[in-house]
Amino acid sequence: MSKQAPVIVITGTPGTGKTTHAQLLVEESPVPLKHINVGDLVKEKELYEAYDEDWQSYTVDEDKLLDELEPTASEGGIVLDWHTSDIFPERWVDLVVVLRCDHTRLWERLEKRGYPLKKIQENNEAEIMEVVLDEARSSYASEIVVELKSESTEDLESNVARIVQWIETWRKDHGT
Ligand code: DAT
Repeated sequence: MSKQAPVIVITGTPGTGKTTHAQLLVEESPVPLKHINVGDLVKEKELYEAYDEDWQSYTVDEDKLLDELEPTASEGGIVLDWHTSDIFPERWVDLVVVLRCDHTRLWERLEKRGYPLKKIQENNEAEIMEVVLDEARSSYASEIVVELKSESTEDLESNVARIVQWIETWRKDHGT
């Protein structure tokens, strides 16, 4: 059976606004979409190999994660919210949104979140170096990768409106 709704990846450095965007998108989407916060799923279903105390993060078991996601991904109608995108097979994915944020603003968001200094520094540097964007660009066709600024509420609203527009086009192209 062909997909009734697309698979959208929302990626970006932690703190750029993935979850905020995914939540609003689910509310405003013209087709039913389910928000999957991949980090939460990893914890919930124990899809990790180890926990790194130093970095306060999990080493994900990628095979287990892909097995867990495969049935929902082939059905479509999901928003995958994660800070990395290269693990998802190209055949799953219809659109990759990469959120970007000015690094001083990002620093403040991560400080508010209570991240340890080392983790704030690492993420801040990754944002400056465009690590997540490079990864998305090298993993997917350039036509499906969109870089969007996420610094204000206006950005959030216009980004979501743009994705909703994209979904409308996807529907027409797929006759759903
Ligand atoms: P992520 O899921 O990428 O880690 P988040 O959605 O949890 O990020 O957002 C982190 C914080 O930043 C949260 O307090 C909401 C705020 N934020 C994110 N995007 C924003 C935007 N475009 N405008 C204003 N605040 C934003």
